[in-house]
Amino acid sequence: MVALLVLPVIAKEDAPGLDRGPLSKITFIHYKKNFAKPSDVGKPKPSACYGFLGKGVQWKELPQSLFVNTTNDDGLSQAFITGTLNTSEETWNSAADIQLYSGYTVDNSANWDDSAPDGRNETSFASYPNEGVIAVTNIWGYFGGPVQTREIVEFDILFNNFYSWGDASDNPSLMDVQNIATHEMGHGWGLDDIYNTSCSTVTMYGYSDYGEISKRDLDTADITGIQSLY
Ligand SMILES: [Ca+2]
Ligand SMILES: [Ca+2]
Ligand SMILES: [Zn+2]
Repeated sequence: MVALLVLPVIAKEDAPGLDRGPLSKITFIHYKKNFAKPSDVGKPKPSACYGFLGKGVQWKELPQSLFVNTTNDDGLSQAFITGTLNTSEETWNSAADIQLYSGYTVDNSANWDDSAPDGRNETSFASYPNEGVIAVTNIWGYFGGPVQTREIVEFDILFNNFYSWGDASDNPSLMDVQNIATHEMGHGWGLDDIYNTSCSTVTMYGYSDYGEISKRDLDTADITGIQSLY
């Protein structure tokens, strides 16, 4: 599910004479299967198994890095979390034609910015007040002005502490970190959720469940999507 918030922030103009509009936020909420139905926000259903945040909505400053808060209440080691998140980022990085991702820094002050961006792409585990929500990603940027002024400038990912996280290939009763992280990072690079059930095997499919690992690697549609952007 996607929600758009427009903040009253003064626009910075990169393209002289073109008003890129205000800094805005898009929120992607990743639901557990059977928990909530996505609301159609007036967009036509894509026939392909990939989609974008909007025309021209992509990163212009690359590569990007990640700040990782490894604090968690599932006993997961720092090495497991950073190794897993790094693998998820490299999955997209290796599919794109240009370098998207430059590496991570462990910083246990990294958090999920919801009211204003702080210039860092961050991941953290935190409680989210809806148990049907597995993860939430905020994408910050300029989305509404002329296409050449549009740009993603930051993404923050929250993994909901309500779930027991880990490696679901070892234990299918867990929510798989790599599976969900790869999906959320796809939003970070500019890809939309896909809700067409005939596309349920793609990484950007909008629902997940315990034990799922099918989003860890990219399907052909996901690769087509990321290569269309980069
Ligand atoms: Ca922050
Ligand atoms: Ca941030
Ligand atoms: Zn999603």
